[in-house]
Amino acid sequence: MAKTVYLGMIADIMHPGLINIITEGAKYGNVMIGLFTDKAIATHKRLPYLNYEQRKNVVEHINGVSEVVPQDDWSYVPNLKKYKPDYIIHGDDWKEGPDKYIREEVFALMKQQGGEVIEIPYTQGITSSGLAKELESLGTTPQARLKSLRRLISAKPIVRILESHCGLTGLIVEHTSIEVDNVHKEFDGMWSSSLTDSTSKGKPDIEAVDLTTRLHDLNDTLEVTTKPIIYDGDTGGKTEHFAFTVRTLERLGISAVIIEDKVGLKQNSLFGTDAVQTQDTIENFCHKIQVGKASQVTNDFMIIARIESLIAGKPVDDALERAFAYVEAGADGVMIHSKNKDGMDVKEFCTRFRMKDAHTPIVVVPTTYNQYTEEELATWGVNIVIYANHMLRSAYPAMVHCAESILKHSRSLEASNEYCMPIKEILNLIPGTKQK
Ligand code: SPV
Ligand code: MG
Repeated sequence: MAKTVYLGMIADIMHPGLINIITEGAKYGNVMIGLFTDKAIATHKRLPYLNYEQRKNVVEHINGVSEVVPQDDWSYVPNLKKYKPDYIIHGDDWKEGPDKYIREEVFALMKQQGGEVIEIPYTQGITSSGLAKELESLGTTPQARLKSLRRLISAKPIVRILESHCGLTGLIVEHTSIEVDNVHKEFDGMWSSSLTDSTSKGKPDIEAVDLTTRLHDLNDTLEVTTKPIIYDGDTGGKTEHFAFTVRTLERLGISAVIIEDKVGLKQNSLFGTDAVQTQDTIENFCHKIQVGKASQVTNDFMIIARIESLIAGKPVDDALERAFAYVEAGADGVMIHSKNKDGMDVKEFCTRFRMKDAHTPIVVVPTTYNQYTEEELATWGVNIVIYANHMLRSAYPAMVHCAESILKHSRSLEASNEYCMPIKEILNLIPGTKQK
């Protein structure tokens, strides 16, 4: 009987190195490709450009491939146990770096199952990650960016979003990453916040900065990033106007708009009941959602209904009644907001919402109840966490300290040493600053 050779791959970008490994594998038997799913990839890397079905379609047509099966975990162990291949083949590049432990567990399991690990020299000069970097420099399209939020929601336990209000903060969200316990961590996308968009213009967060102005500035972020963007649509304005807003956002490749069920002069939610917070009727707000949903062109754009009951001092019951009505009206997700510090009202909302609705995405903005980790919020049933204002809130005090230091010392020496990045760093921060 023919032997089975297992080969795990993402296969977003095909290149000669991968063809080489398939050809080598085929010398030992029938090559079974363990094709990584979005879920397997999402906790370790950026989602691939192509979705699973598209990648499968490419891989199953490659000479030497006998079968394609999904690999739903970053670790090979579950699939090796399931398919018990005679061989597993892998490039020898996993001997070093974060995937070392993956290699160790593969060796141990294959030995136990009586199989063999074949390592072949990785094709020099070509790696998928190298090509992915090239691809990144090509950017994205509005369509691909728009779709990516829904993909992330279904692939990740929780989607991590950070506020951005300019091109520079966009670059921070796009590129900041760290390794923790062999796991690569980065932000999944950006929040275009009405609070920080207004504040960075020196204006109050009362819908005084209009859509056209906000989108003009958001274009700076769109130009230098590829990750999905969630737009803070405030109240959505007049229902008739909201229909146009949806189309405009969709055309730009924004993935979702969140609108809140308030009426009258909008006040920032974090004032809570210190400001007059008037909620819309359920009926009116449902109508606004329906009009928005009817005006979108793709199936991918999301309209998320933000419930302000807890901000307005009403009970969780009121928030739940509204949430179910908004979902019924077509909302693609709900955002529950609160300014309580213990987060218990949000937790109760999420838990009770999930008892009746297992799937509709829940969004939270834990600005005041920031003691909970993403892992904890995920256990409540939360799908998206938004860090809604942290880029601006961290930059402002740093700038004020710098300004005060210049005043105090009548020169910039102390400020430069204490509060400023070196000139060399700022010059090299943005590629292309120096002409070659
Ligand atoms: C924003 O960031 O503008 C928000 C969230 O709407 S909050 O400021 O908490 O209301
Ligand atoms: Mg806002």
